[in-house]
Amino acid sequence: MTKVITYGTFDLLHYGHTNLLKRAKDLGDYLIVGVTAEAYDMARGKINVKQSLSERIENVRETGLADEIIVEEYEGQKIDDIRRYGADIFAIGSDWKGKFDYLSDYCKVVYLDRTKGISSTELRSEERKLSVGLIGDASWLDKYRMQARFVNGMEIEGIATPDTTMLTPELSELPVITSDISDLLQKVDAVVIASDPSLHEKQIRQALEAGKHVLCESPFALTPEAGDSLVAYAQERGLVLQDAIKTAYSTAFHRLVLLVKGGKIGKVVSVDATCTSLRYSKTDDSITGANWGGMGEWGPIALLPIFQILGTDYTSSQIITRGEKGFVHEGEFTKIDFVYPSAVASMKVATGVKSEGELVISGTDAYVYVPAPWWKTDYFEIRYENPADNKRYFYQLDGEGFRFELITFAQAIANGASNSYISRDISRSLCKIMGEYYLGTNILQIR
Ligand code: C2G
Repeated sequence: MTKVITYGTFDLLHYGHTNLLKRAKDLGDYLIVGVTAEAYDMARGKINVKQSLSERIENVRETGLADEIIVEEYEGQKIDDIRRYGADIFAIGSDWKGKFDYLSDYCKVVYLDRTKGISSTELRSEERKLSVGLIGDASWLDKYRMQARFVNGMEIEGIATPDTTMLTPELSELPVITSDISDLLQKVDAVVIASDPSLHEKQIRQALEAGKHVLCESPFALTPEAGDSLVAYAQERGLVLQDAIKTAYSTAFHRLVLLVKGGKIGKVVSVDATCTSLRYSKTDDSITGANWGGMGEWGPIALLPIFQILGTDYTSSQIITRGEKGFVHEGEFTKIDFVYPSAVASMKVATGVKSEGELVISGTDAYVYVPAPWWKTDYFEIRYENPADNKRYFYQLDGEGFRFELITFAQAIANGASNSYISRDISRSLCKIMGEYYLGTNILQIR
């Protein structure tokens, strides 16, 4: 019996794919089809895949051409599969010509002519374009602009920022540049907001009132009630309102949370997260606006692992802050301690003090260590008493999380349903803690 193996994403299955499968099948008696897993597609830069793995598997199954369907999850798996399944022939479309010659050490490699005039990319790009406007601080927003290029159908139309003379060269080439948000709102379908947290509520409301979808750096507002009211308003109007914390959209961070919640390190006893920068150093007086302080810049990121792992039902919290908000020259620094019924947590953030930017989650069996900068997580370790038991995890992260955040936003708009990676209760608690800090209702100030 001749076994043939082939691989693909098979997104929005079309006759180019079925043609390929048919001819691959004709090369032998038994056809194995490897369908790529989401994480593997992300890692190899295919980030606009429309259908889920299970939908794509189902489509391949329905062709009736595959005798066996497997999932392709990692680089180098093809060699393992060829050996494991005893494949005699590896077949793939001619767009890959030469790329898989190395497999000829293991089996025969056949490149089949690609069907002309059809591709998943074309099918995807027939969708409507999504025109997006940027609101807030140009230096943050430039990261979104950069990553938006990788999101199918998304076009950055313009920016509304207080000082239009402080733009990067790329931002200054956008069609719309204004300091008036309403100018921008007229020209776009959706907005990304990255501004001082005290401005979020007003800016979100203005965008929603204009009928625009919103992706906003957390928190939405400075009280949970104000956040709720924005969410309810967005729902009423059928608009997407999504929290933006890039770390929440990183595959590695997501896996880390799942492993910890699944009991991998035993019972969690402590979560400790630190994020600091000296971006606005003592000598840098050129930066006038756009200084949100340590809490504005880092607060929601540092709170994320605490709330995602321990939940939001803490019994007490204490915010201790040094220096005045935004006055980084004095060594502006904030520490928050949380007490839970059977665990504790702490976070430290600063823009004028430097510390090790690591995340440590302590458990009764082991601990998780995420090295600095943990908020751009692509790697973490589970460490045991005996170092020989330690486990290392790596997941490719492209675009620091911003890219996947934008993809999720675009998908939520297209599907008319929110699929934020940040749950409602966490979003509310972020409003609560950030509000307590900004409104000064529950802080201990040290000099
Ligand atoms: N194909 C084709 N004609 C088209 C489009 C696709 O023959 N018009 C073939 C491709 O060459 C490939 C298969 O259909 O052999 C699946 O295509 P994709 O879903 O685009 O998957 P691809 O990214 O090529 O994945 O590591 C290799 C990958 O697993 C192959």
